[in-house]
Amino acid sequence: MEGHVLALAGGVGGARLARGLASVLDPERLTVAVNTGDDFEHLGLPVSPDLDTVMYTLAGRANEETGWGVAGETWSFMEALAELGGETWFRLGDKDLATHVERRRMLEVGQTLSQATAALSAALGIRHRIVPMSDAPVRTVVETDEGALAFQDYFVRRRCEPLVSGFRFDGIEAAGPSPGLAAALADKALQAVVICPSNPYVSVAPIVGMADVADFLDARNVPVVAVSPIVGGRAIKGPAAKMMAELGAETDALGIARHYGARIDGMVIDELDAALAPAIRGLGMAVRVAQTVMRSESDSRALAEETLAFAAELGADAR
Ligand code: FO1
Repeated sequence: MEGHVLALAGGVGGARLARGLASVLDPERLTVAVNTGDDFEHLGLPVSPDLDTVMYTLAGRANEETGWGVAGETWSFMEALAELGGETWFRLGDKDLATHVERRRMLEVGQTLSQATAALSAALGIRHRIVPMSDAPVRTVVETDEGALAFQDYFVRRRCEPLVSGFRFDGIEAAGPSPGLAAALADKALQAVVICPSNPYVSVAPIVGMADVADFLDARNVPVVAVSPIVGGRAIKGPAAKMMAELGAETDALGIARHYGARIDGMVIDELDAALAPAIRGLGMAVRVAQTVMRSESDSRALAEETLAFAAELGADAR
């Protein structure tokens, strides 16, 4: 594989595979396009959780326990805010706070989210390209038995308890791909799209739901490979399996394969789910069985190599 690889990523799982891809691909060969549907304005600050998780992970500074924020974080700001009766349901660590304050400064002087992300990534010593899916606002709204909830209200404040019936991505019709994502899609040297093991309903859907990206996938001439975020019937992190159950989908890799359908050429599933391979192949897509749970840098690297080899095989077949 000598061409360019586009990775579509959301939170933790996406960030870990992005880290693996960054460890095997030179900076000019990888673009990581990140979900911004979880973004929101909080305490007057622009918070971009998935962009920050990917940035911190590629910078080797991510808090691996929580799956968000910075390792070795301190909480003086939160403690002081609590004393003043401020909102502390969404926890902003002191180091993480600096990211939001600096991002806000750049956006306030008219820089785009892409420009702010490039500056923050560079400051963190990241050489690979991390781009927001769009520079226009897209906001995921979760439709539940308690009404429509903004994503962070559902995910953090309500701890994913409400029953999910659907999703809305406010602003998606007007949102075009960011310059970095558009460039990757138009790159003649593009030779694979990797959908990282992120929640397909809320982390991947906003990215592939943008018209230009959906059109690209429908007319694609490069292999698109998705790594299942569900292993052994459970999401490694987050509410994907619970959402699938509430939406009536099978809560396993086959359910994920059905969800992506014709938009992907191949799926990487975990060894635990090898028995599902024939049924997934029956949907008309190729399957690669590998270790998809990433507990270390070497796990991330190995899965990245496996996924790229799989995409190369599919690319060769397609020619
Ligand atoms: N998730 C939580 O469950 N509780 C929090 O207090 C929390 C704070 C937080 C702050 C910054 C940030 O970038 C992410 C944060 N998250 C928190 C995770 C966030 O809700 C998720 O990372 C994504 O939105 C889902 O992938």
